[in-house]
Amino acid sequence: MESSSAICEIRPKLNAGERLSFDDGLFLYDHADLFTLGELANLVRERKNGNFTYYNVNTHLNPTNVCIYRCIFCAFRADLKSPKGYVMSDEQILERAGEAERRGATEMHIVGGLHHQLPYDWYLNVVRIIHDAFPRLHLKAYTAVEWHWFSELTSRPTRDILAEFKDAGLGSLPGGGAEIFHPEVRDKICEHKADADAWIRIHREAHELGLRSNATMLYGHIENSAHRIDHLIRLRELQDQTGGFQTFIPLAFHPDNTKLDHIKKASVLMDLRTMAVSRLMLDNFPHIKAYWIMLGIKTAQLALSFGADDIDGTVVHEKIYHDAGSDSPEELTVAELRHLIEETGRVPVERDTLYHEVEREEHAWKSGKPLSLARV
Ligand code: V47
Ligand code: SF4
Repeated sequence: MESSSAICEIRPKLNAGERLSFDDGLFLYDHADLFTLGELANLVRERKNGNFTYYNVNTHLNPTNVCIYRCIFCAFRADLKSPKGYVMSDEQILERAGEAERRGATEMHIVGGLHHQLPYDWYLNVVRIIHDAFPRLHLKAYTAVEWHWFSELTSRPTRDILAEFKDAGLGSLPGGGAEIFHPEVRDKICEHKADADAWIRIHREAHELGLRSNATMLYGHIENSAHRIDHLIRLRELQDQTGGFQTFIPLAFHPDNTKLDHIKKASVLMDLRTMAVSRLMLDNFPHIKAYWIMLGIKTAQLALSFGADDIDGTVVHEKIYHDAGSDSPEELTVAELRHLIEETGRVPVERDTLYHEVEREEHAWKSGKPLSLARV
């Protein structure tokens, strides 16, 4: 598809705070030179978030990797009878949450597979037991694909299910499961799971219930730039209606151990281009995240000058990207996160999941001891 835009038309629009069109987005992806793209994205990034770069102290929990679906980009899932498959016990889950609390974490990021046999109550119980034992941990749990599955399991509307989980301690929704919305791609990479309309509807319902959420886009596989711009515009339209999204996270496809292992991982140039175009198209998203686990530390640092203002958190126990070949560490200490942000000339700010600034005892992260409880 040929674009009818040009940089001499796009720059004045951005200077005036005007919205970019589909054609503008396509031009930026396919023709703009990288440094101009970076300059423009940085302008918007600094207009929205100044020189700050946000991080949090978090941990990941994947309660099961057994999954009924077979998305062809996924190296994390396991078959029901596979030796790789696992289901965590309540004790293991609570041990992880206790470890997170002792490390001073403010957030648990919980996503997993859709197990062939586990009932709805098992997933609800994960949130309930953690929240009851550790009410200070914010639980950012389950993707729209999982909420859609819970609805299939129970024949209940997703809105009621979200409300029940909110009562049990759910704090917000992560952005996963979005992949690429366009059916030309979605039908090939994950045809059975929740479609684009379901993903959008579930996030709308969450926002209407007062739950904030994130959004993602999986790039660097079989999609093209028109599919990516279409994806970003669908997210922008929902955000216009609800204002419930906090952060957009572009996710680069990692091919190892997947059915698409013949595809080469996206280049650093593509990572930076995607970050910048996302920042420019999503004019109503407050934050863009350079997820260091997915990008690697060096590219994540560069991304802070290409539109990103958030770097995710300490993480710990990451499986989805490590199963698919990521060579990032699984954990960074707060001192390391702050250092990598400061090296880029930005000011690190610890945030909680809802972007409130977190205060710690002064320089607590330098001591190397576990962080004390946070004051938000
Ligand atoms: O939905 C799976 C992606 C997502 C691969 O909300 C892959 O703060 C690349 O959504 N290569 C889950 N990507 C992770 C996710 C996320 C991560 C960090 C922060 C937040 C947040 C959300 O991971 C899945 C899928 O799009 N994924 N396999 C792969 N081989
Ligand atoms: Fe299952 Fe999620 Fe992997 Fe798809 S991406 S196979 S739904 S775990």
